[in-house]
Amino acid sequence: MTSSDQPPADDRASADDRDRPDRDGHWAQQAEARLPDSRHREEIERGLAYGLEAADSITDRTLPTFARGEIPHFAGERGTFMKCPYVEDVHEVGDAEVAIFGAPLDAGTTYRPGTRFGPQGIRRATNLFGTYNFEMGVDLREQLNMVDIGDICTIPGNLEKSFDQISKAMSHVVSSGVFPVVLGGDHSIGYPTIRGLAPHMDGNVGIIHFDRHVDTQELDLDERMHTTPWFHATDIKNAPPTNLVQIGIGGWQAPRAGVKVGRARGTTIMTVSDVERVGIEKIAETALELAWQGAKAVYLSFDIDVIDSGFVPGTGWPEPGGLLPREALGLVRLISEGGISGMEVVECSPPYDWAEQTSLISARVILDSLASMIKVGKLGKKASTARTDAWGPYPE
Ligand SMILES: [Mn+2]
Repeated sequence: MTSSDQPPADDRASADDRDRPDRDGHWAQQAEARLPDSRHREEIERGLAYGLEAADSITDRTLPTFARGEIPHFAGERGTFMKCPYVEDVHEVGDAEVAIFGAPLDAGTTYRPGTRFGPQGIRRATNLFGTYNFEMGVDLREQLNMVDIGDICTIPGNLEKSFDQISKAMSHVVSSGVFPVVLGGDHSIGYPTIRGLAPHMDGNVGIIHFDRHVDTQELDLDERMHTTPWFHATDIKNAPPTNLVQIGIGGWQAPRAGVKVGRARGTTIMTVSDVERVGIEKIAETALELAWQGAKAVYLSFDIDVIDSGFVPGTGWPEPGGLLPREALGLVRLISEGGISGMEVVECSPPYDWAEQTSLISARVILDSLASMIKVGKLGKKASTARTDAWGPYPE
């Protein structure tokens, strides 16, 4: 630090400018020029080194793909999911078996916003839970090499740039051989997550989608909003619409434009009354059969609003009459036992949440899914070879 870098002394009392109307303003304007910014520049460089350079569409090249510094202010809180280890340098993610990361975005919402705070709400809710689950006989700390790699640096005013960042982040995690768990974010992220994942699968990808809403129209309010992800995702060559299975659809918020697309493309829809009529075992079995037909991988996209809005007040498009939490969790467990290649939980909006109920259930969906896969031996096999604070099995 040179002497000119020293914080400015308060020299406002000089006789000359005592009478100036902008005395304080003038002093402060000059004072800023004398403040150093070297730590900030270091922070930016560290962000680019550890959080990857941004997607090509981002003009400001000081922004990373994964948020690693002060901005964006709605992202990057360091409290991790279940207090599992945090990975600052995302190049090291390949040492883990499962990576949790946030996609804090609500630019795609068409009613209530607030899902940009979803990742921090869900992470905070996990402070309540221990790593052991009684009914499933699973202990995540002992059995799963899981890490939290923080949040994607999204661009609040620009969906397409945010999508590019999300796809790049997803692609990085999946190509590192790691199971991705994405904390949304509104449901517009369903398109860029699949766009990032699908190219790394060696065949077709099936999608099992829990929601009260079809989300299959091409555009909404002239943009690719949270009502549109599956139109665009099923345009991806190896994510055919015939492998899209939607569970829980219904109510008064199903746009006819989306229903037309689903009918034309041959998607499968199962309603809440279907679940009630045939039971969760049969629904899960059918969903797995259809999603896996000719596919090499299945992705789980869980919109928390599929659960009756009385249980999930903190969401973007609350719709009464959805699944009960125990039905939803039961379905998630059965579907996860079939083996999935990644998952996202979306539409949790903490500003509208009461007593953290929506964040709690969002966290449970993830935990029950991971534990189910451990229980049947589909996760819990990869040991960390690099960390001293790792969770999960020890290296052989
Ligand atoms: Mn929905």
